[in-house]
Amino acid sequence: MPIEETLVLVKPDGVARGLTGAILARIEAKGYALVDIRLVEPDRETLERHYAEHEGKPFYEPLLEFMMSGPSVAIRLAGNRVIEGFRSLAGTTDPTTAAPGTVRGDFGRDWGLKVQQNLVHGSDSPESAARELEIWFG
Ligand code: RTP
Ligand code: MG
Repeated sequence: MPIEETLVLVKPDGVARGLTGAILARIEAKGYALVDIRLVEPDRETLERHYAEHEGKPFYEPLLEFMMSGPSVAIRLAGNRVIEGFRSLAGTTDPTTAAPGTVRGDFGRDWGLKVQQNLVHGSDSPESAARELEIWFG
């Protein structure tokens, strides 16, 4: 089976808080390979494509605003079962209940805002990964 790839984003809160290095350290320690990495400042159209599945949800507009609030780091990551593995490293969506030991559990804060500023994104399936890698890396 070919090595799997996923899209990881260190979101604006992670970059602004200086946590990119700490997050990359966990990714590298786990043994995943950085195939490509870049600082990105996505426009609204890119984010509308990326978050198409969430259009119409209450957090959709705050999410787009948040994602345009500063630069993110986009990472093309490779490894055996990396899609599942990175989501395991990231922890569940809500930082308050994300397990300690995960990125969101250890570093994520609940700011009481309309959207979870939870530091990272990871593709949730092979189909999402292919779609999202095309959006962010072409
Ligand atoms: P991601 O896509 O970023 O890896 O996160 P996820 O699968 O754990 O979460 P998802 O349900 O796909 O939601 C995408 C992002 O929207 C924000 N969100 N905020 N009620 C809320 O405050 C809320 N729900 C979702 C988060 O930034 C989440 O990562
Ligand atoms: Mg998701």
